[in-house]
Amino acid sequence: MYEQASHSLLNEILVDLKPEIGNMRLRHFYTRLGANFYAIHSLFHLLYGGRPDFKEQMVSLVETLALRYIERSPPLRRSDLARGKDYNWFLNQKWIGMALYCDRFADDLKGLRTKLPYLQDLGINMLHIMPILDCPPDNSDGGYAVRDFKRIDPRFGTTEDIEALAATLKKRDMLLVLDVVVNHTSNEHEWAQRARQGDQKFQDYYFVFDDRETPDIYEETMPEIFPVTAPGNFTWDEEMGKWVMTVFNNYQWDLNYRNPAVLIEMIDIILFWANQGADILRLDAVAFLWKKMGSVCQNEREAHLLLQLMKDCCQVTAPGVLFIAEAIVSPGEIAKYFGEDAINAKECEIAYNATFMALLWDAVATKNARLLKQGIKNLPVKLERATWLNYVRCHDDIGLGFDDRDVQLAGYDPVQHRRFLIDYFTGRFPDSPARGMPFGENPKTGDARISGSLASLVGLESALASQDEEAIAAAIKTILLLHGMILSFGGIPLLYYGDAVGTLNCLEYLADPSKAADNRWMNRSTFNWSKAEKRHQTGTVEQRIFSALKKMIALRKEVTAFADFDNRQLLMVDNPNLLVFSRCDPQNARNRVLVVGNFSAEAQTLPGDALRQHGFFLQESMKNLCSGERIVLEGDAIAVPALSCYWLAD
Ligand code: OTU
Repeated sequence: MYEQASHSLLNEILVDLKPEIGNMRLRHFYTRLGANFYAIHSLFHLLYGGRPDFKEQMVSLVETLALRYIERSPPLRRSDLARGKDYNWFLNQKWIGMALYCDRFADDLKGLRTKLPYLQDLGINMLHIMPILDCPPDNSDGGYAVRDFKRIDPRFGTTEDIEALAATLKKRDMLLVLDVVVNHTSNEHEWAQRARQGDQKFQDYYFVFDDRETPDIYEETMPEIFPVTAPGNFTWDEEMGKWVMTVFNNYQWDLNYRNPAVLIEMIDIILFWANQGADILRLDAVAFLWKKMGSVCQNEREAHLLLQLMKDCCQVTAPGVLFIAEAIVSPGEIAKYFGEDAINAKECEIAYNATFMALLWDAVATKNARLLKQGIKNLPVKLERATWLNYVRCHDDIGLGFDDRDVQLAGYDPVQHRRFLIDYFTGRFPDSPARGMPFGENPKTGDARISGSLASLVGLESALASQDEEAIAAAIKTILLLHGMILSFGGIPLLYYGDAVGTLNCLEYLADPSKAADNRWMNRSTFNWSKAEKRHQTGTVEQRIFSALKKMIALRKEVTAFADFDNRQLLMVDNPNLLVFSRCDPQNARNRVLVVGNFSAEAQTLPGDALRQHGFFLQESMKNLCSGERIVLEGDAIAVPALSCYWLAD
């Protein structure tokens, strides 16, 4: 949009640019800056317009964008242009992600290069390397307490190694995803150190208070994120003699985005990693970016404005780079991180589908799809050119973040039902095969979350211990069923590194005092390569999981109806044990797939009647893409075996 105030300011800024910027030929940069400047200026003005140094800050932002553009390598610039033409590239069904720890999966970044064949064997082509930046070793929060945003932890390698890895991945047609921890820094970050030494400039980067008065007001409305290991939201810093806001661990200082310098620093960091070759950046804890007294300090409007600014700025310098929103918040709030009222994503193109993840776990525990269906029905509509990251497990705990109204509509009492789920997954519930642990149990609110590996949570650990073949088979089926769901739902599936070979809980973390209190580490084990080798040995647990997953992944890539063009229809069939939805290729409506998941431990029937009502005319038989076999109708119904997933095509 052309708007006079913005564009006369833009002209002034351009005339005054430093010669090293002004003299460069930056045609594409200027086109994009012109296109986005109205938005950038308006948003920046909304947040910081009242400051006397507003114009200086604006100039500093534009210079940051220009300098990072100048530095952007020719291949990356070419990739930006190519993605601009093929702008729906990330909605394609060919992408399959995996999140892993560089050091736990391979020793370091160089080692990781040698492990790419394993990933490609499975069909992975999007690699999320968990945070690799310099952190204090004993206070790292698994890489989310960053001491230096531009320095890779030397144990993992160097920036040259990551550039080399990015180049290798590109050759293999694989995407690289890296984290940017936008909400906080380690208390050992240089900014925090300078703040501690009394430097006002850097105290203004954080929320720093002389006494408890303001912190106490904040505490009235702020929930606790880690109530067991880091209760409260403020920490007394002895050296500084002040209180500082620490929403997560007490060594993670929250950045104060009321200060534009903080935003500009963070945009610079985002662009720095874009320039190292990251295709996608995972923005950590985005819901927390703006703090407001009297509020829960999550999902504030300004947090969205900040993300819009980050996106608008990234589009100017590195438009091919996408953002993932890590906002593990209520179903109604998550979709807002794509941006509202738009076609293209205005904030993040991709968001963790934490709702679907939690709903899938509900179906595992209840062995039915009642809440799962209800929750999917009410899943907020997302933007057209945005997509979900669908996952079963990740490095964190599982939060039971579904909507209480949906829980009620599914026929449960929300408090009791959540209690049941915690009991089920922690093995306290009679006969539960799950072997998880409660995480962040808060006696004040009764809340709790769940830690544990996929395999242990679905009962593989207990089944192996009792050598119960039937239970082992059920656990394997559940693992495949859950993956069958995330592979077909619509969005990018994100696998977690041990899950394809059935990795169990790992209790090594208990021996490390810096980790022992945080049981999320039970699902962050060192990848066992000899266990992974067993995937080649017929009949092993590893082979049964790996080979079936590999097959499903390969299939997904072929099924154009699985691309994400808002082409999913939920079929509300009567049978409460079944989740049924159709996916349809928007280019060719006849090309469609019916996805059926049976969460019950018994075989179920899907009546043809229910499907005809939804316009599905059952043939005498349908092809189950997962197995290649034809499923013949029995009477007028499809029989769906216990704990299994069908992808049915005509
Ligand atoms: C994220 O987590 C990371 O994934 C965690 O590993 C970090 O500890 C945390 O940020 C702090 O950097 O902020 O928006 O239930 O789901 O902490 C969600 C806890 C987050 C996580 C939550 C999450």
